[in-house]
Amino acid sequence: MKILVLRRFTAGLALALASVFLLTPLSAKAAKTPVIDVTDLYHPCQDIGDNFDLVTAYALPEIDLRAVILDCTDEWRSGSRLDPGFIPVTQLNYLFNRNVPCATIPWQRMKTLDDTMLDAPAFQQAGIELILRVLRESKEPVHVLSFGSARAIAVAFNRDPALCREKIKLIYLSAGNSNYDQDFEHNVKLDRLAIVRLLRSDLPIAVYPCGADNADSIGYGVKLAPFSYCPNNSYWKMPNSDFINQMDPRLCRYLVYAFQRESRADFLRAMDEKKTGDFKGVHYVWETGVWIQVSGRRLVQHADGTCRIIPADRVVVSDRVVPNDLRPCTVEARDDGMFYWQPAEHAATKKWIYYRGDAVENEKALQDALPALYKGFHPDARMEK
Ligand SMILES: [Ca+2]
Repeated sequence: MKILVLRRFTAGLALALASVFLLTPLSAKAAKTPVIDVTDLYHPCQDIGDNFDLVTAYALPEIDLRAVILDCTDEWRSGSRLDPGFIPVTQLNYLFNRNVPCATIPWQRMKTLDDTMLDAPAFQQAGIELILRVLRESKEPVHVLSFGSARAIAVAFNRDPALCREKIKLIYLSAGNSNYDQDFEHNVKLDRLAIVRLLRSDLPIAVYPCGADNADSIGYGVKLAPFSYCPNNSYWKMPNSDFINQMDPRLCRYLVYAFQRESRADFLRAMDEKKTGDFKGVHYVWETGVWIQVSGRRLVQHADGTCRIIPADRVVVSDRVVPNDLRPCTVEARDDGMFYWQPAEHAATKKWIYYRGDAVENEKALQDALPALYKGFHPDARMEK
């Protein structure tokens, strides 16, 4: 009996020790950053950058993508005959062998700062409910990324402020211009009240202005702040995206479908076919700084001059880290959605401003580093024919 007990104990100990060794890498893997991605992704595409950007959410190994919230505004849906991007999300779920939930949000703008939008159609409630469910079910606080209007997050906050305060780690708000009040930026115009609601709240927010503090550069033939450069805005330009043809053929196929605005009904079977495309047009990007930050990576220039986006623990002494920081600030939001930030002495304000230093250097580094990052992305597993 004693021997049996001892044997059981020994076996148990061996199992426990084996578990320690087995579980170490598994638990290291489990320490991914939980993320809700709110994106104004449409199908067919409205801004191809949104289809392009969502690949990062699925492919970065540091990210635990808990939900994709399809931010949709009716003037775009009806005016340009677009729908919320259920198809591209489903294609990425298929390619990455995942089932990340997605849902859309109310398509009309908020009517008041404290609007809970419970009068919107039930179908359009699902995105708000999904945010709240992910927050409720998460053991740890969640990072919430906003690449379109801020409506989804503002309405979720209006419905359950205590839950948002407890479970939102940080909101990455990609919107507005950096203290430039000559023009309203696109994401602000999508829902001005939502921006005001969030920026006047006590939620932790990192502001990534899309537009610069000037409008010196030309995009789409017009001089606009969101196509201009300063140390605090996130915009950069890829002269052409031909590297997509060198990406994993499955991801290349997904991007060909999006760039060419394909409309075939068998949109998953389409992902099984090899196809390259012409990506030589200029590509505008505002999202990369956010992803580098939320994944804990660094943008570096190696000793040989090449630039890469790499995990922080792989930075070596000879690497030069290109700034991609968050600095404490205070933010004041005007009633019309225009906002102004000022540097703060300490982080107690719960608001941060993106800082990239020399914007030209930042752009040059990203023009080398982002293609390299994307060429390294591979769907983990998928059904083969
Ligand atoms: Ca967007």
